[in-house]
Amino acid sequence: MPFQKKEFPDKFAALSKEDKVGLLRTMVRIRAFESRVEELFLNRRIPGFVHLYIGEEAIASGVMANLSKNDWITSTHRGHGHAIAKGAQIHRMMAELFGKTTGYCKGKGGSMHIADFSVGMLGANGVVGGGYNIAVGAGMSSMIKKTDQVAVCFFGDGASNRGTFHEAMNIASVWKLPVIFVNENNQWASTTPTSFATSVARIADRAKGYGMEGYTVDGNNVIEVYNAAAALVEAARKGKGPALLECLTYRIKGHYVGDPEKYRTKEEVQKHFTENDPIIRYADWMKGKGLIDDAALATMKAEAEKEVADGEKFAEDSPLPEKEDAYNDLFSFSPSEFPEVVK
Ligand SMILES: Cc1ncc(C[n+]2csc(CCOP(=O)(O)OP(=O)(O)O)c2C)c(N)n1
Repeated sequence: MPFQKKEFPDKFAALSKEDKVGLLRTMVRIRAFESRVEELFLNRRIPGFVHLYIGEEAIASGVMANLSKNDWITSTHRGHGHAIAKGAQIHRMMAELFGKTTGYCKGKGGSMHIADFSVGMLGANGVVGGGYNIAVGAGMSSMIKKTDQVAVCFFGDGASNRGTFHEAMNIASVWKLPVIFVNENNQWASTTPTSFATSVARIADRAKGYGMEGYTVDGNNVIEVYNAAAALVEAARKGKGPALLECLTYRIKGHYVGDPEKYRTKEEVQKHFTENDPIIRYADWMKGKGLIDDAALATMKAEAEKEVADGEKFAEDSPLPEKEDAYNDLFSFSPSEFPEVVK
């Protein structure tokens, strides 16, 4: 689907070589994590459900490179990439997926509840469209406390049809909150193609209805994502209010690991995989500019795989929760204080 391109200032050009390499490293680390998680899940080593971010790495990497630890993000059910790019620790994420006490939720949450407040990652979310109002709340706190913190809310194309999207967009605009709504339009919402259930061809167009700027970028081009996010985050930080950024991408893997994918053809998937892999595209671009070579890329991949393998070992070696702990940490108060609530 063609879209009107806006040329954002080329802030990427001013990045150091190290930072340019850093964008690639983040994508490679996410891919390494996700690829191993897929294998582990298929080998029944991980309980529950996992939704992979493979093929969408440029969005998390390009957006997060514009944020500091003090900024916030809210994530989705497909949240591993967001967490890694925001600075969450891979070994604690892996432990959470394994259901171990050393995980981010002491093993009781799993993939869709990973959060790390210490780096501003306010949480993945099993509820589609559950992140909007949390991001708006974070933006409100920035406004009330007069800090320059920005909140970024990631959400899918399917999630843009939730009522919470419209409520959040409206109030963020009315109060000029520093919230960037980043849509990851991967063309599928579970088994439903975007066009089947979405009233507009471009989700960015929905911004108009709320008096907000809305833009569409190629979400598999990390440079485009970086430059768009740089402009919108900077504007929000200066008090210019929220914006909507639609990043066009494609969900390479099934909706969840194990999805039989009867709703689309193998050819459709293969085409995106071979022609539009964000890591290959950026790595090739960097090679062309002499910023990286094959040996450095191989080393980067090996380091990422080692980090993931170490995380897996940490998870394996960690204990499972005790059954006595089942009711602990479920509420912000201790259940023993209110026995009538938790019988
Ligand atoms: C409120 C709610 N409704 C339905 C679901 C079931 N569900 C989980 S993921 C999903 C599709 C979400 O699609 P999209 O927002 O496009 O994100 P994607 O999976 O493509 O990343 C649905 C319907 C849910 N988890 N929460």
